[in-house]
Amino acid sequence: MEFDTVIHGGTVVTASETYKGDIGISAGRIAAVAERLAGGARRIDAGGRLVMPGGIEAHAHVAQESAAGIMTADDYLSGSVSAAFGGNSSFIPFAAQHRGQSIDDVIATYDARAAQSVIDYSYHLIVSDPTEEVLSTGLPRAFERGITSLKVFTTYDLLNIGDAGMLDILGVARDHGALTMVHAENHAMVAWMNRELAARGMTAPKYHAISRPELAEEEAINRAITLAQLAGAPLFVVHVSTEGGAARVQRARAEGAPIFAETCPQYLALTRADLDRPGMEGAKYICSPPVRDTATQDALWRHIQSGTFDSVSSDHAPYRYDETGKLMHGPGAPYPRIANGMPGIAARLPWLFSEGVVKGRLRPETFVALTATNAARIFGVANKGRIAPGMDADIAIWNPETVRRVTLADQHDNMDFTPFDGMELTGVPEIVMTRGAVIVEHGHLHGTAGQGRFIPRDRVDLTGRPGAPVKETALMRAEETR
Ligand code: DUC
Ligand code: ZN
Ligand code: ZN
Repeated sequence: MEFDTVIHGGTVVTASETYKGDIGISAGRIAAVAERLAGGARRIDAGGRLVMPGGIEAHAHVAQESAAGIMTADDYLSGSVSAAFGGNSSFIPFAAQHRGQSIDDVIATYDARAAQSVIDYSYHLIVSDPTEEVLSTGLPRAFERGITSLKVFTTYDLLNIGDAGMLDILGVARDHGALTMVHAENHAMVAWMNRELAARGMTAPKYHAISRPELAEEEAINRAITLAQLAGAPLFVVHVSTEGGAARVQRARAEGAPIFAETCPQYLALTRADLDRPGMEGAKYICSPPVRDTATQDALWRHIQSGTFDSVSSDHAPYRYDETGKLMHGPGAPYPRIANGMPGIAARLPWLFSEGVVKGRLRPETFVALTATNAARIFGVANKGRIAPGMDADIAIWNPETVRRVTLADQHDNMDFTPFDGMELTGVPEIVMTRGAVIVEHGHLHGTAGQGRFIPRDRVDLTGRPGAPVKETALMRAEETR
């Protein structure tokens, strides 16, 4: 068989094993994996390198206006370029509905924005206005198009859909085989803390950390999981930042419920001390839920190691440290008026590889599972996230020994800071491919705008974790079918 490309001499790492082998690529797909492969119009020497599935970034905000109207600094070109330099071959940013907007309109808006992507992409919807039309027509049509996941919020004035709205959405998603994601923080608890802090004049960035207590996340994760169990629906809990929240996820999974979850590097790398940097510097570290403390970091690592989390995502939410982003409401804005979120799409994989694999906290196979394979399975990306014949040739070739310090320039995004600045990391994705095309090679971009394609995704597959109906809904259904 003749191949377009052969990657030879490398160590292939999948979610289940590590072995020496060659990979033959034809027409954008992996055509063969074998001990030794001859031929190839192009032969890439991967000696001393790890050959892994390209990352799938399943949580990023790109070309997205916040509910308050602040546009992210990255569009689909800079966002996808940054993702690629960070070892990703595809991503799934959010397509956000603003109140009053139809789902068709949301998707048309993001289709136009995503047309410049260098890597393959899909979207998770954000639903803030679950009207009858949205529930009965808009969402089913989106699911039909292969946009099979959506995120809801339990907090923020303009996003919080309340328990009733969440149950409605969970029910529709369940009926259509879609997956509901949740940002879980108790809205009233946060609002109350904001008022208590304001009354004391405590409005500097460092107070953001205590304005969103661990209890607020724990309560909302518990509630979201409970609502999902009543609705008989699967749920994906995003950006878990607390030990208590992770423990609630762990318990639900031990009970067999189809509950999935992620955490993010910032909750493992940063603490509330970062929010207390001099002047307004702390604004750079404002994200929600907030970064916590070193005890929480240790607990989150244990949960990663014991299988509570399916993935580690960046939650890339790029707001610059200037008047277009963080400081839109002035150089001394109180913390509730500072844009929520930090960049990290290029740093996610190098940070996790270095702190996880290199430091012995993670097996390389677990790294692959957490950064590509699990996201593909959970979010219905059929042809990506694995190295096997027939899969898209979405591959990242890593030098596991290169040591470098994180710089802003290395992020290749539109930001003016990186929260990971100066950290010393070991391991670099040297070559990144999307469907067999080399898009990044030794620090140079070869990918072009518009090269990425929309990924129509499958419905959620609950094989192996079907869950069980709660007593009362089981009785209701039994009565109904009698
Ligand atoms: N939630 C996110 O997922 N990202 C940025 C801000 C937020 O509240
Ligand atoms: Zn969120
Ligand atoms: Zn996010």
